Amino acid sequence: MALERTLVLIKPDAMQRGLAFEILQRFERRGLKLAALRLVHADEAIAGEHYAEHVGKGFYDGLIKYITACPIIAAVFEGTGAVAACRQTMGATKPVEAAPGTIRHDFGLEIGRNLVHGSANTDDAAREVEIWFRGQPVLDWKRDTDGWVFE
Ligand code: DAT
Ligand code: MG
Repeated sequence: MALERTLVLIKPDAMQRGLAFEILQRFERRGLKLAALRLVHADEAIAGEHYAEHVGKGFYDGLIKYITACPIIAAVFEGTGAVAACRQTMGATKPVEAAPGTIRHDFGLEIGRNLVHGSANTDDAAREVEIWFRGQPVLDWKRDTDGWVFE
């Protein structure tokens, strides 16, 4: 399986509710390797770039207000099939449709307070890592346990 990188955001509701590290831990515990981590208070420019695909939709203004409300954590996780694995661990966009055991199910109720972002595909992942880690290092490091997680 291909080694991939994906962009994760710990959204403002998770930050405010003290769930940031509990959520990060779910990705870490799964075996995904942290390649970059950053605390950032997004402005409208970076939020708009990140959510460009949703411009013009009814929920767009609320989405930008939400994601820029307070500092959030941006992370890059690496692993085999990391993009789909992160999405699976997050659960469906609507928390009430997310499977039990997923982050959005276990901590959320509403679509506009769904705690976490994960890139939808590898093209989006590359685009989003560039947005959130522009000019900042994304590390390529050998973890001693890699061979026990990746075949
Ligand atoms: P995801 O975050 O699962 O990739 P998305 O890319 O379709 O979902 O939408 C980005 C975010 O926008 C999503 O996490 C919550 C919000 N959103 C999407 N659809 C919405 C809707 N119909 N009403 C309110 N918020 C919505
Ligand atoms: Mg999306």
